[in-house]
Amino acid sequence: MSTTSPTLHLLHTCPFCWKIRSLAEHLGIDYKKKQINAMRMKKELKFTDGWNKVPVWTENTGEIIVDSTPIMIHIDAVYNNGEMWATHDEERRDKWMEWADTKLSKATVPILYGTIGSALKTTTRISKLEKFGFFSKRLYAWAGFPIMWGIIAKKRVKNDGRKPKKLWHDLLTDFTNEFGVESFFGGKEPDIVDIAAFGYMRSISPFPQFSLLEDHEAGMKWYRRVEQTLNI
Ligand SMILES: N[C@@H](CCC(=O)N[C@@H](CS)C(=O)NCC(=O)O)C(=O)O
Repeated sequence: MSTTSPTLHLLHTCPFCWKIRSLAEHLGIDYKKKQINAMRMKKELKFTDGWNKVPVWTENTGEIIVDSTPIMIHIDAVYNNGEMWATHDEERRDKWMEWADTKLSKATVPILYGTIGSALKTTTRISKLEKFGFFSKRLYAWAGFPIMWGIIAKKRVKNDGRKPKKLWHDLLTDFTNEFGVESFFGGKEPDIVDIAAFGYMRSISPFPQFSLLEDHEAGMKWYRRVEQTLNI
């Protein structure tokens, strides 16, 4: 890999980071992945001047871009002449990009942590995938899952009223209905909305709960079509 490639600071299990990874892989960009330690985020992301969240994209010029959707727009502009963000219907694009960033992003926590069984599976998997120190790994495995399950996920599942699987299936139905007979939201080729939605769904793929999404036929067919466009 060239020393001048851009760098993505990420957490392996962060849904927002999967949006960026998916776009970079779709465009075939040569970039460096820097997995950070989840227990030392503030320290490792000090260079972001208080943003302290992942993903962070650093250009080979030293320019730092934060926040996943602005990062995607930036990458498309710099490496792809803005072709994936360009559209004849900006209102539709903006509406569905926001839909992905609000609805799909919020659906990731319930499916991963919505029941005590799934929360335990997720936490065990995360402690294997993420970079932790020896003690923080154990601390996370024991303390992380009751916090996620007890506070965040339970509240979200209750507020929504649907089981996490049903929520995902409804969202995939809404999304795939929007483009009907076309292969992608973007038409014959995926656009940024496809890649953003795909990235959120892909963030579930390292976990056993992904099987709950696999029986949504139209959603899975679309997912596999996008996956085939990646250079991995
Ligand atoms: N709007 C941001 C959200 C990023 C975000 O919340 N990332 C999480 C990891 S999944 C994070 O870094 N959280 C640390 C914090 O909020 O302190 C984006 O789309 O990039």
